[in-house]
Formats: sequence, structure tokens, C-alpha cells
Amino acid sequence: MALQAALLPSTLSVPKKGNSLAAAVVKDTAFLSVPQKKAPSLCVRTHVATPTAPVATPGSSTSSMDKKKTLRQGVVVITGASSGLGLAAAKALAETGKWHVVMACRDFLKAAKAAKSAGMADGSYTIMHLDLASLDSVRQFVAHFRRSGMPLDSLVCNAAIYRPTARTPTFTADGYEMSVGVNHLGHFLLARLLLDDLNKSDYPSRRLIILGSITGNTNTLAGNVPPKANLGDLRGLAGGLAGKNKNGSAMIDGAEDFDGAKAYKDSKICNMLTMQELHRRFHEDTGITFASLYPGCIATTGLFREHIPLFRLLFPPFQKFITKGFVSEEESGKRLAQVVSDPSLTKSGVYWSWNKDSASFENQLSQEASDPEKARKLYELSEKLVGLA
Ligand code: LMG
Ligand code: NDP
Ligand code: PMR
Repeated sequence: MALQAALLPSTLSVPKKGNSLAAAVVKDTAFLSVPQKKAPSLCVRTHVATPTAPVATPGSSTSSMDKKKTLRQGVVVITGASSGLGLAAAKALAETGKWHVVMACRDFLKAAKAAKSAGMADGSYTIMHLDLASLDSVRQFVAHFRRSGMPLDSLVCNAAIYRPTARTPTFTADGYEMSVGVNHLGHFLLARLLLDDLNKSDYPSRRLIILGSITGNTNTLAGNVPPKANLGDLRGLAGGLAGKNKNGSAMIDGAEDFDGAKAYKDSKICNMLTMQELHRRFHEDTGITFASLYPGCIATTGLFREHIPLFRLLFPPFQKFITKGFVSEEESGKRLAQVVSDPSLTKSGVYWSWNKDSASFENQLSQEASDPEKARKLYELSEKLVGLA
């Protein structure tokens, strides 16, 4: 893998606190349109500069030559960092001092409150507005991020919605079924646009991570709980996922009836297929690591907010005591943080999972979630739907 120099010269470290670039970044939000119903400001920087503090290179040797070389602070963008796994990973990474976290969130004030109440230190993160239910917002986020002057060293596509009891679809601003629109298409555009930025980064290990899940994999017990994920021949996606096509289907497989639980599981297959297709298309040339993961069953997060109250009450004890698949938000955050920054997890094209002792391993994806032909087709259709082809 084309890893660049493992250690960066100190001349590459980014501007110091209080510099003019950073000051401009703090104030420069006017060029962005303010999203409806949301917080008035799109970016609050809780510190003044792009990452400064040189930190020791993980695993670097202690020879006198090496001591002089330092690795600058990395910059990681995490979508949906206002709750659950995203927030826990943001906190875990920020706490190390090795990472500056860009929290890309749809609800600015919620994110600000969440960061504060999680105890994230001022200066360790920046909040930027991103609503994955709008491709315009995705493009605006990318423009905004670039204007900030920060490098991009790692991108985590984490945000998701789950509409477990929905029997009728809702749609994104662009007219795509919401679960697939947010979880897959919004992230697809974001990832594609930010690939350039990752590629420009001088950071030794650049990574693009997309959250997958066990429930999208039918080679597991959890993946066999109905309704099961299945993309079929992607005819619903090819038909535009229903928003603007009255005769189309809102389900990827083209099914007539909408099923919110299945739509989520289908979107997770898309996430896992996308990671692999990105790996096939870009890893060799760019050296970027593409990875996905199942962080464990984090049964207490906001993901289940739309489930019936009885489910929300019973699901955590069920996972804790019966399936034993339960993992706390804190532990899952550490797992995701590992995939972002652990020097031993640089392998690309991998779907990571953790065993009972919380040790990571390369997991096997289901046949459908690892089908290269489906991945290619999904990729090409998605490019069309997000306006890249
Ligand atoms: C659907 O219901 C909803 O209809 C839908 O709206 C959406 O919410 C969706 O996935 C989300 O769920 C699923 C429903 C039907 O499951 C239930 O919620 C039923 C719960 C019934 C509780 C059963 C009692 C179990 C133990 C009691 C413990 C008390 C705590 C209870 C906490 C409950 C929290 C959930 O699901 C079913 O039809 C039930 C049967 C599912 C079993 C599926 C297992 C299939 C196994 C097949 C094996 C295949 C082999 C694979 C290879 C494996 C290799 C390792
Ligand atoms: P949460 O609901 O706690 O977090 C989801 C995040 O996504 C929230 O910050 C939410 O924002 C954000 N989000 C939702 N819609 C949008 C949007 N349109 N634009 C931008 N952000 C949005 O769920 P989890 O932390 O559990 O889920 C995180 C990831 O982990 C998901 O990809 C999920 O599929 C995956 N996962 C979760 C598992 C679990 O057991 N919980 C298991 C396996 C995978 P807001 O705070 O404003 O609502
Ligand atoms: Mg599941 C055997 C282990 C296991 C694991 C690890 C999960 C994870 N689940 C398991 C088993 C079962 N679940 C069984 C036997 C049942 C039937 C009683 C069951 C039910 C169930 C429901 C109704 N499970 C669920 C739901 C949801 O609504 C969640 C879902 O499917 O969201 C899409 C869910 C989950 N189970 C999991 C995980 C990780 C989830 C959250 C889904 C995700 O993010 O992918």
C-alpha cells in the first residue's frame, strides 16, 4: 500500500493558534445558506486553529532521529456525531489529542450540546452543518469544509436513520426514499466528493470508513430476523426510488409495499457494497484505506427512537442477557476510533467486527453484501442518482 512517509517533517505542521486563516474560518460562515428550521450558524469552531499540537507518532521508534519527527494532529470528519456511536467515537478520538474532530451534523445545537455534555474539550472539535437528506447540503458541506483550510485525513460515514415501523415512505429533498437517501446516497456523494481531499492529505494513513451492520448480512442469525435485507436486481433504485416517479417503488428491490425496517437493512448492504467498490476502484492508486464495520449491538442509541416503547424497553436487556451482542456506546466508540486510527487496522476492503474479548477481526460478509457485480451496479446507479454521472 502506498503509505506515504510515516513521519512528517515539522514544517508540515499546520498553523499555530490564533492565526489569521483560522480566525477567518471562525467568522466565515456567511457564504453558506442557512438551513431551514435549523440552527442559525453552520460552523462553530471550538478552537482557533487547524490542528497544531504535534503528537508522537503512534508506534514510532525512540531513536534521536525519530524524536525530531512528529506527526501532526489528524483531522477526521464524522457524520452524525451528535449522538450514539458517532458522538462516542468523536469523544474517544478527541480525547487522545491526536485527532481534531469535525462533527458533521444536521442539528447544530443538538451537536453543540452533545459535545459539551459528553465532556469534549473546547478546541478538540468543530461542528459543521450537514443534512444528508439533501444533496445540496452535502455539496455545501464539502465547500464549507474546504474553505476551512483543514486537511482531511479520515472520513467516517456514520449517520443513519431507521424507521422500523414505517409502512409508508418519506423522501429526501431530492425525492429519494429517506433511509436509502440518508444512509446510502447522501454518504455516497459525500464520500465521492471528499475522496479528492483524502487523496491530497499528507497524513500517513488516510481512511474512509462506512458503517455497516450485522442485520444487513444474511449469513448471521441477526440478519435472518424478518424482514431480511435483499436488494434484488436494484430495479427500485434504477427507477429513481419513487420520489419523483409515481409508478416507481420506494424499495431498492422494486417491491410494491414499503417496509421501513427492510429499507434500513438494505441501506446497510449498500454501505458495505460501496466500501468494497471504492476499495476496488481507488485503493491501489490512492493508498486510501476503505473499511466498514459492525461495532456490536449498541441497543441504547437514538437509532431506535422510532421503535415502539416496548421494544426500546426490552431490546437492551435482550441483547445484554440473551444474544450477548450488546455493546455500550462508549465501547462502540472505542471500536470505531480504532478503525480510524489504530496503526494495525490499515488493511483496505475489510469489514471489521469484534469478538467477546473486544478484539477486532476481519469478518465475513454475506454473499449479497460481497457481490462485486451488485456493487458495481449499485455504484453506477448511485452515481446517476447523486448527479455524478
Ligand atoms: C419486525 O418484527 C417488525 O415487524 C418490523 O416493523 C421491524 O420492527 C422489524 O427488524 C425490525 O421487526 C420482527 C419480529 C418478528 O421480531 C420481534 O420483534 C419478535 C419479538 C418476539 C420475541 C421473541 C422472544 C425471544 C426471547 C424472549 C426474550 C425476552 C426479551 C424480548 C426482547 C425482544 C426484543 C426484540 O420476528 C420473528 O418473526 C421472530 C422470529 C425471528 C427468528 C429469526 C431467526 C431465524 C433463524 C434462521 C437461522 C438461519 C441460519 C443462519 C445461519 C447462521 C449462521 C451463524
Ligand atoms: P443514532 O441515532 O444515535 O445516531 C445517528 C446519527 O445520525 C445522529 O447523530 C443523527 O442526527 C444523524 N443523522 C440522522 N439523519 C441525518 C441526516 N439527514 N443528516 C445528518 N445526520 C443525520 O444511531 P447510532 O449511533 O446507533 O448509529 C450510528 C451508525 O451505527 C449508523 O450507521 C448505524 O447504522 C450503525 N449501527 C448501529 C448499530 C446499533 O446497534 N445502534 C448496530 C450496527 C450499526 P440527530 O442527532 O440530529 O438525530
Ligand atoms: Mg436483533 C443473535 C444475535 C443477534 C444480534 C447480534 C442482533 C443484533 N440481533 C440478534 C438476534 C435477534 N434479534 C433475534 C433472535 C431476534 C428475534 C427476537 C431479534 C430481533 C430484532 C429486532 C426486532 N433485532 C433487531 C430488531 C430491530 O429492530 C433492530 C434492527 O433490525 O434494526 C435494523 C435489531 C438489531 N438486532 C441486532 C442489531 C445490531 C440490531 C440493530 C440494527 C442495526 O443497526 O443493524
